[in-house]
Amino acid sequence: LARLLSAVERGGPEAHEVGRLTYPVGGTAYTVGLTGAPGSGKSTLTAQLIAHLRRQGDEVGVLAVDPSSPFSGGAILGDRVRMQDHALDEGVFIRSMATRGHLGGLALATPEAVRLLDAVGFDWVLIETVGVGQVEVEVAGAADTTVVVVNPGWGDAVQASKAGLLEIADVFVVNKADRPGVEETTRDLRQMLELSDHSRPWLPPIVATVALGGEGIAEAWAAVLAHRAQLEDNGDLIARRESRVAAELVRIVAERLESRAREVCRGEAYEDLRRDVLDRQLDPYSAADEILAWVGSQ
Ligand SMILES: Nc1nc2c(ncn2[C@@H]2O[C@H](COP(=O)(O)OP(=O)(O)O)[C@@H](O)[C@H]2O)c(=O)[nH]1
Ligand SMILES: [Mg+2]
Repeated sequence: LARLLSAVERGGPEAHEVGRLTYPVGGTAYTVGLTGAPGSGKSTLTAQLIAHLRRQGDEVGVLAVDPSSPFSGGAILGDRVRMQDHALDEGVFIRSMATRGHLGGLALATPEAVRLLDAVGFDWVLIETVGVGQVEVEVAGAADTTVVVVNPGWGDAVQASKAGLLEIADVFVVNKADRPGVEETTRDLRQMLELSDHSRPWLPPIVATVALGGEGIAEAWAAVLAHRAQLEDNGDLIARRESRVAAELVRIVAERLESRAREVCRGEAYEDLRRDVLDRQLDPYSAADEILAWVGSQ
């Protein structure tokens, strides 16, 4: 499994072969994304959720997608230390996804890695991501249920909102509830949710946890299960998964066309064209016409 995941990370023909084999046999695992600012307690919470699920006898795969890891070795080490309780458990598989300096690549590699864990039979796939930046938020939102982790304290809810996390949240966890400000943060979140979108079929519940001490874990998981039940009952789970795959297909086609175009013109003409667009010498649509013409001419 570790080797196959490495192949998926590398991309290319081997990854495509893995994808070809896993795609038809998947679809049974339920994916839960955990996102939020660095240090909010996502890894600690993930470790607690693993323990919770293992007590029920469920098997769980975990992907830790943390683009900040290459810059702070401590983050990776921290995750390992916290999650090592489960290192010898056959019912748990934990993997840190590498970005190889190409953040956009994560958007393609992550769903493929999820399908691999799904295909080998995990009941649950947990995906820990850092919710900062557009691609990260996109990756974080690509789960059946997305849990947004915030901390008590002035402005944390506002930060989450600015980062675009309000839109993708199905469940809010106010972690570090051993600190003051839980009520204020909960109230801020509720207010922002009420202001944001009245057409939501699901109002995200807000659960307080102390991940470090294991408090509120059962409640947080119950909120995930409630969201899942709602998605399954109204048909939204199928709709969500379909629109995710449709978006993935578009991304794959775009990525392939782009890399094909770069191949055909060996990078230079492509860069010139890009420069022209950046300098406002050429509009993006005309540039795209030229690029697609290169691909078509081969
Ligand atoms: N006080 C307190 N600290 C916590 C809690 N949960 C996690 N932490 C600490 O917060 C720090 C960051 O946690 P971590 O799980 O690595 O956060 P991540 O970056 O979001 O994955 C660590 O030092 C944890 O021990 C909590 O509920 N209360
Ligand atoms: Mg972490």
